[in-house]
Amino acid sequence: MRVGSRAFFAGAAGAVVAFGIAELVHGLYQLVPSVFVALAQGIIRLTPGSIVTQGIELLGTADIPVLIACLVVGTLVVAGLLAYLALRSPLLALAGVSALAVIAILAAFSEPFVAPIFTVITILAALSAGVTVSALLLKSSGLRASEPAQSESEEESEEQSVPAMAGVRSREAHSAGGIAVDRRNFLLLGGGAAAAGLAAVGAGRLLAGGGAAGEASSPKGLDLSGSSGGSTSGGTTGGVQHKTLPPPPDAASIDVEGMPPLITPAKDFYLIDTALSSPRINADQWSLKIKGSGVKNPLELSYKDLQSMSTRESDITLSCVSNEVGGGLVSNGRWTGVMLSDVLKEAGVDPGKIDKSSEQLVGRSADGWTAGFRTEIAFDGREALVVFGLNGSELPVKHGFPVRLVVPGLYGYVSATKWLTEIELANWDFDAYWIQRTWNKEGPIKTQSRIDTVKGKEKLSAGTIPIGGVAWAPHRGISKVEVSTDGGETWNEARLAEQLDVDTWRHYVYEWDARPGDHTLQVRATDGEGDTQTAEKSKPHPGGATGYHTVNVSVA
Ligand SMILES: Nc1nc2c(c(=O)[nH]1)N[C@H]1C(S)=C(S)[C@@H](COP(=O)(O)O)O[C@H]1N2
Ligand SMILES: [Mo]
Repeated sequence: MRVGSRAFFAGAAGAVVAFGIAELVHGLYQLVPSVFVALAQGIIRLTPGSIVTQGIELLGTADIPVLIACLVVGTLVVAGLLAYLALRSPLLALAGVSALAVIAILAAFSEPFVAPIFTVITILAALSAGVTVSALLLKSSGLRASEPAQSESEEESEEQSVPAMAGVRSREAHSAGGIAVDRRNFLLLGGGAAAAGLAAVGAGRLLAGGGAAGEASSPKGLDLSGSSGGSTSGGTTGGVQHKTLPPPPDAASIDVEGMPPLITPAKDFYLIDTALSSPRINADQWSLKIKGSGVKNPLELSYKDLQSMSTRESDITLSCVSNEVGGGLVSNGRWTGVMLSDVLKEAGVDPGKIDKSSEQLVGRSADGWTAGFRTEIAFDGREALVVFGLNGSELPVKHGFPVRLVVPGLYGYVSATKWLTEIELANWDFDAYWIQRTWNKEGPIKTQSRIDTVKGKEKLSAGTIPIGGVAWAPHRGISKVEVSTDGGETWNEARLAEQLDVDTWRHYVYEWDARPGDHTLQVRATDGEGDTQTAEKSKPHPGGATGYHTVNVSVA
């Protein structure tokens, strides 16, 4: 094994040990952030918006695993190079490690909910352990270069590869302090250290619930009986009501193989955010601040305060602006929450007095993410909600526990702040997270439709084939869906299920009498205002994809 690779391996093993310790502490004590997640998060934050945007367009939701992979490889390489550097200049290498410590601490402190002293101690201890392991490995292979006897010229000569390596090798052989071990033992020692580090990383991740184990804990059911008022469905004791919805009528669903359920189960609800690991918030410690221009009575509501206001259930379809035509980044939830307008009125906001200075409602999350939309939307009658429940249970952690916003008719990136901690009324000049990254300032959901019951390239047999799926234009509703089986030359009106709500998607089906041959299926929807979705194709960036969902099939 060459000297260079031994040193490199020693450094990388040390890095794994350091990460292992840091992740393990994070798993045991959440207020010490995962340095790893913090670093990745920091990279996302510091990357210019256009690149982040491109990353999302190019890689879709794979951008996060790709980022993590790059970070792992990058860190191992840096650690390996530092160990190699240590052979020549231990001082410089130490300076490098100190720089890593500073970067790690800065990254950790930009995470929400940090216990500062414990975090600094953890990072320093993890790095010291990593350095110690690397140094021991270097020493065990007789490579430690800190022998004072070494002359300048000798050190310089190492830079020319072949003869220099011979020089190092001779030192290796005659090493005084080193417990020179052979290649096999070196690999055993280093591999052992790396394996221990990896095990610690795994244990930490599991404890922190960042892995699959985190999803196993299902959200608790909602119980509003403890909150004042306590009545359901129309009771008005103390002016507080908790309105719930009856189960959706059967007529609102069309039961055909492949049709998505009318209300998306929480576990299948699409997931998009910039958080590498969801903020874990203790609902008892959480609060929501309402502040800013035109807020006469700035508030700080606790979870209990919020649930003791009048609550309601609403069926609302949420969609992501980066959904491709025919894509899956759209779901329909039954949300429980408080009308955003009620919360604003409680904070002394007068809907008649919204002016330039309070034109934009900005939601801010525990992890610093922001989204903003026109304040008037909160008062225009739609059921814009401060949400704490999904499908009758608490919000799942990944979907914003304990509280998020959901606004019918707006894409998530301008409205649906998860892990909500602050609502601020501001002027229109403030640009929220994705606006800074070149997406449109206003994000109304475009009318769209999708074929769900027939998949592309499917071999079908002639006869009656139901072509069905969902169409959505939240807050405008769907008035018509048409299906074409000849690539858009002729259109057939589909049968519509009952509209559950103007804010939700609508099931449709067209019973197609399929003849043998190749066919191009398409679907298009018309919203409640009579506008049909455009055939013109556009990418998701910057305002949402357009065009008709198209599926090619061959019938035998
Ligand atoms: N805090 C926070 N909230 C967020 C986001 C985010 O990155 N961070 N992403 C938004 C986007 S782009 C969408 S489409 C929706 C997705 O919500 P879901 O993951 O519950 O489906 O959340 C929105 N809320
Ligand atoms: Mo989104």
